[in-house]
Amino acid sequence: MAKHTYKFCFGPWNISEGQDPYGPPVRSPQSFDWKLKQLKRLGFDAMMFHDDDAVPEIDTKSDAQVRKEVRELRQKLNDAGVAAEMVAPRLWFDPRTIDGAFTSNDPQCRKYAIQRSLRCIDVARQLGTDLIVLWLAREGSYIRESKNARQCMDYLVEAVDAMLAYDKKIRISIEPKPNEPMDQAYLPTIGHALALAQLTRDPKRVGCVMESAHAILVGLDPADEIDFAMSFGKLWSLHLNDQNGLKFDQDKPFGSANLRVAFNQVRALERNGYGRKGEYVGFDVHPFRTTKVEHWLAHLENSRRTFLKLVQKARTFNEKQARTLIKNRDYAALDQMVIEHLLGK
Ligand code: XLS
Ligand code: MG
Repeated sequence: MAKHTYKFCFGPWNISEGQDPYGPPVRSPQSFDWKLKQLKRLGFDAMMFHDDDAVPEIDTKSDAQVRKEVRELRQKLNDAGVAAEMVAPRLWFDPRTIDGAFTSNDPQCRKYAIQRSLRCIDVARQLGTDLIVLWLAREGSYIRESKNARQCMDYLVEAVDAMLAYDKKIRISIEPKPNEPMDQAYLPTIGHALALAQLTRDPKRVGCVMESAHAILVGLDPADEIDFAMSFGKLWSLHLNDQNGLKFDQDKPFGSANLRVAFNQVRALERNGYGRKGEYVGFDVHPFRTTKVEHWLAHLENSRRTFLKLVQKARTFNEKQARTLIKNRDYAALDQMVIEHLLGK
């Protein structure tokens, strides 16, 4: 099969200002137009959006106003030759999502979360994408007894069903993460996301996004998560990055913490033909807080560069030799072969 080339994307939030729970921003925010220009200059193909990246303060605006702003944004993207990869409802900022969005104990708050998600679908369709990403940030608990997890599964299914019924074309990609901001999230892994998909009214339109850091945070190998999702044909988007063990969500540049884990993710993508149906490789990476303004885009540029170098590593890996070693159960030699391949000459 001919080798294919990958298409890349990131979101405006990936050019972030350096705030963390312990300190304020350390770089002044840049305009959306500047970010779009940089995306183009770095050779990326698409942008990811939250609904309020597309329409700031979307909750305060009328449908007509939202439509007008999205029309203008679409024009900007068209002029730049940049696609919108996906739109995700930001269900974790508004006071109504304090105790969860779809799984809030308050019915009015749950209603808000669904309405907001339906509006997000309108934004996505108008931007020319059928892909909705759901990072279920606050669907979980801090205090286990405060919520009924069984009931919450029904709420999640109800919300996804409402979205599927609202638009017959959209696909929903669930982005699992085990914790942060919650102590325990309800959909921590790709397996949970795909199992929930089976409970919805149209399982074939519910898939997932794999984020490397999130898989590592739950103690799994992101490459296995890729293979698992792709054996269901349901990996519709990717948030590649890196994470040094069980700490806060680090969103490091791809390959920064563990090159071998990154290599195995690329290998998994290659063997499954990721991207052949138009899927994008997204980098959900953040600059280190220490980053100077003049180095502000390095994490994006570097992640793509590392990815492409690892594609070459995957394509030049001596599969025949590896098969022989596997046949002989000489995994020590296989281990060393991988190390030396990654080290290069
Ligand atoms: C946070 C998530 C977030 C999503 C988009 O941990 O990775 O950035 O990708 O809502
Ligand atoms: Mg992400």
